[in-house]
Amino acid sequence: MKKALITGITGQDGSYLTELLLAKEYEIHGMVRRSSSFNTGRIDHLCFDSAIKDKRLFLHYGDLGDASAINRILQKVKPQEIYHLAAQSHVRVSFDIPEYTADVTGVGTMRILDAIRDVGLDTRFYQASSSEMYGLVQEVPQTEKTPFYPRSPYACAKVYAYWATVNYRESYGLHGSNGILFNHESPRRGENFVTRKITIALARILAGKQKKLALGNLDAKRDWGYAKDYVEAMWLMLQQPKGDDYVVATGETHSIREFLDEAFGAVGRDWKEFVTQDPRFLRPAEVDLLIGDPAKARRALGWQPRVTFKELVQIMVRADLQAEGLDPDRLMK
Ligand code: NAP
Ligand code: F7E
Repeated sequence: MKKALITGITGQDGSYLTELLLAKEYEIHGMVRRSSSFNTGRIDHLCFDSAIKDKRLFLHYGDLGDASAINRILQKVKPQEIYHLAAQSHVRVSFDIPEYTADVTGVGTMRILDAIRDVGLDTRFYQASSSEMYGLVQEVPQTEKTPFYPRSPYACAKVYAYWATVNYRESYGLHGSNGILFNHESPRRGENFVTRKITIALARILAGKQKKLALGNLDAKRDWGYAKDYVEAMWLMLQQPKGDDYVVATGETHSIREFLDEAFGAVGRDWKEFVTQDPRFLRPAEVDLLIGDPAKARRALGWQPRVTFKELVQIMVRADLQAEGLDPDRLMK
């Protein structure tokens, strides 16, 4: 049985990756940070399954700011694969807490890489790199060779972590891979990212609990895929003979307006009646356009996205309607 360690196991991607690896018969160890309220909501269905928890799924307290705890976990678990997904992952928030973001999202990766070296682990390492690194894009579409131009403290921290991974690969022969993932969403997406904010608000509006939805820049364009598809690419990267860097994207881009069209259109509503613009949600520097070229991932990993943009919006709308106790089959066209 293969053993994997997942940092960020309680996040959107961590939860889907855990399901994927459990289905592949892995033993999974997850690093979880201490919180005053429960933060395991996305994996509770696995934690409450007695056939899984404490048999094939084990949780360990740790924090990316705490090198000694990270060292201890690696020493104890000795995983064959490490999926490093934990981060302060919100771009807008990173402008408010830049130093914390640099420490957790940037130096946190270095703490894990160096712990691998200290413990002398022969492990494979996945770094959750991001399309945000392309920022003010230097090329359209973006590939593995497109230069980075980060536009936020978050993106600067991810560029540091990207190069730290490349550096440990080149310096110490680490099997380390950067997945340069473009935006990926799901019903488990954090509630303050724009797609989920929209689908939750739509459901609440239909339930009569909310009247308006305040958003920021509606013109930005993103290459949005489905998180469940994207965690498969992470696993595939660590099954290759050598570490490498891969763009994971759909190759399509859509604006926030188009997402609103699809979401509200799915229930026959016009978003313009509900959406207001609020400068609080604007960023000091914006990333206007992202669109990835996933040709290398397709060629080398045999990976390709299954869920289309339209299907993704439908999946998210359906899930949030259900969460509000509404009947999607009656409401969706
Ligand atoms: P997410 O839902 O925000 O999850 C982040 C995870 O990191 C959570 O488990 C969180 O724990 C944990 N975490 C945060 N700070 C920590 C700390 N100081 N110590 C230990 N754990 C900490 O993010 P996601 O969407 O799943 O994304 C996974 C990774 O991919 C992140 O690194 C993100 O930056 C990157 N990424 C995401 C996308 C995307 O579109 N989703 C695209 C490219 C790259 P809590 O649950 O306790 O908060
Ligand atoms: O913003 C605009 C906002 O916060 C998308 C993270 O997973 O993907 C994510 O970062 C766009 C931006 O995601 C609101 O200005 C408008 O242009 O959903 P988002 P993000 O910043 O692209 C990358 C790949 C990551 O790596 C990150 O970890 O939507 N926008 N109005 C808004 N965004 C938010 N959050 N809230 C609004 O009200």
